[in-house]
Amino acid sequence: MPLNAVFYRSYADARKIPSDNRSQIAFAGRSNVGKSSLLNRIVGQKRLAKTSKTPGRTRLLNFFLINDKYYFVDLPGYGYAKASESDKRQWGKLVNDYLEGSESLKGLCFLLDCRRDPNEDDLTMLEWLQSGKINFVIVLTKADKLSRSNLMKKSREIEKIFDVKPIPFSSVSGIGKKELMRWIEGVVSNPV
Ligand SMILES: Nc1nc2c(ncn2[C@@H]2O[C@H](COP(=O)(O)OP(=O)(O)O)[C@@H](O)[C@H]2O)c(=O)[nH]1
Ligand SMILES: [Mg+2]
Repeated sequence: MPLNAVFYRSYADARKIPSDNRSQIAFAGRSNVGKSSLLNRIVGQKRLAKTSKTPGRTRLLNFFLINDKYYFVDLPGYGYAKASESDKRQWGKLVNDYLEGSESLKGLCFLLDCRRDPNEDDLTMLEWLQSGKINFVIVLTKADKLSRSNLMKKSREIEKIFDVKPIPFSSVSGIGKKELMRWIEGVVSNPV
């Protein structure tokens, strides 16, 4: 079943997000990891989330309403090298306020580029996720860029370190979409 997805609103302040009872599924990862492309792929729309070859553009919490039932929350990407220190601080505060403050956040898809090693920001985020406050899944993006055997190798590496089996995903080939959707549907139909 295709998802009905519409842009809802962007927020610069985590205290202003919707206070309805719809579950929220957030998407996080460093700039350029393929977050917008993944969102577009899973909703089957080319331009819902803006994709860009210039990283670091999205600085807001972007909410999309899915099937009128739950929200996808596109978190601003971190680690954009050219961002100023004050931008980075502002980013940290916005994301932190959201993650710590949203009562309706039920699951988080954490994106890692399958060709890169997690950096310090990734590790900080993963550490927070492993504290167990919310359900999360690790998605290995751009899976089309690796051979099957290298992808398996990377996948096992990640599983060994973080104790979570990642979902390889490609917004080009569509691999991983079904598995990711199953995870999302599981979370929204049975939020904890
Ligand atoms: N080959 C390949 N390229 C991708 C994939 N996903 C994203 N990209 C490319 O990676 C760049 C960043 O993608 P984008 O979705 O804007 O990343 P974001 O900054 O995390 O939102 C763009 O040039 C995309 O075309 C993928 O699955 N496979
Ligand atoms: Mg983006």
